[in-house]
Amino acid sequence: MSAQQLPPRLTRAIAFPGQAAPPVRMVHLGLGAFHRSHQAWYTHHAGDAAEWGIAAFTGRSPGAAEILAEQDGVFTVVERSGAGDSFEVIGSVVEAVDGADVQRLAELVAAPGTAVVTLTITEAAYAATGDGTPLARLVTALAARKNADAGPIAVVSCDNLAGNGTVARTAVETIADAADPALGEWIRAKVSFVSTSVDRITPRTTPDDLAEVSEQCGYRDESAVVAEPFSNWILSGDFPGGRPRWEDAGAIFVDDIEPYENRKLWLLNGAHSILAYAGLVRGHSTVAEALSDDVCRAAVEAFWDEASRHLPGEGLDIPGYRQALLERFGNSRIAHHLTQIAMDGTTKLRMRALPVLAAERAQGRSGEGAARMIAAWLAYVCATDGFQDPLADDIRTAKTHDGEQRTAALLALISPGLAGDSALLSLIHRQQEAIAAARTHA
Ligand code: CS2
Repeated sequence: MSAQQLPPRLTRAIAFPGQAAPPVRMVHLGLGAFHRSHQAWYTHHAGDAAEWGIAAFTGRSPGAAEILAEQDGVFTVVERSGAGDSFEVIGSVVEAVDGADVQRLAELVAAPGTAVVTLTITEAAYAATGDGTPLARLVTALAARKNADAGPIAVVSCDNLAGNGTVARTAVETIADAADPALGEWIRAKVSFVSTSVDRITPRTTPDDLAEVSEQCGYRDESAVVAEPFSNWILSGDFPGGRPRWEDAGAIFVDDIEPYENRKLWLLNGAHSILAYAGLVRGHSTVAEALSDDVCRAAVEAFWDEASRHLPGEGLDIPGYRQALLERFGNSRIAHHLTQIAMDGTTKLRMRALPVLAAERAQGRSGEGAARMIAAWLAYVCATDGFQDPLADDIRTAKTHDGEQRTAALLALISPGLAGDSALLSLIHRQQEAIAAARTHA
């Protein structure tokens, strides 16, 4: 195709002719594919969407802001089911900004009309320290809101952490207290921290996906995102400055979020981690491929049996949820790469494996299903140097040991208590050897 024949770039005027962009009333930190397929999608589908525009700041992908800004914030969600693709332009993002632009962040958070700040900053970012971290930037912006006397605001964590609102609160208050105790006080009085469980499988967009959008939609969209048809958002907490009517798009508001969080974090994310580490070691590249390997599938089911014992029997329909997960993971039209899930293992395993392991052992069982998730991670980091992790340097150091000593050093990075339990250490060591052996035969 020659340059003249290229379809036009997607813009707001093309997607929503004659419609004004909604005013900014939400700020998001962590503009990536998941924000676009999830919170932006829900906000676009709220009954009062015309009143709620999002200013989204980048995190790990700084280039994303410029690309989206060229399209006035609008982008396509490609909903990919087993049967085919459907396309929808989402208009809720009205400003896309480089995350390093703390001045703009402070201006927007200090504006009285801004009522909600959502976060997808990755699990690891809640423990990160230093000036340039997303939460340090948020604290700077909240200080501007305090100075402007712009009133209360809600901070809504959308990362896969248990009690993510509380984790966000503790981290934000700690940073604020250290900077200025009066700011800490103001945050305690005015900022509500909302906990949420978020769910929508969103693989990384590929050049082929972008080419498909151009062909099918008649415009070029460099910010298109691919997602499964399923989506879920459960929220718990107060919105003192108001919020979009996300319930119109299917979001659910509950008083007690813990059972929902655990169901999602253990059954979905836990299974993902098993498939990622065991699957990569066994030579697979996507979730669907790993699930079709009986060894990986059996490891997932064994972990699910353990986890299910610690989820309430009432109201959560665990058998139905498990069945739905098998179908979602089995959607081979979604190429969800295991390497994407494998990153930040030390942080993720604390959320996905440890609670189930502890609950099983407290009841006198070995917790071998949960232990195997950790063993698979060990086998993976020992088999490659290409892992990404906030503790990557410590992992490299731990890998200089051999045998059970190496296992102990790696386990200590997830939780010091793990390596101190000799029965557990030898169980995980043996499981890791079995997974690693399968690799040489795969
Ligand atoms: C995945 C999640 O990358 C990962 O660790 O387990 O991103 C998962 O795809 C989402 O939580 C699904 O909602």
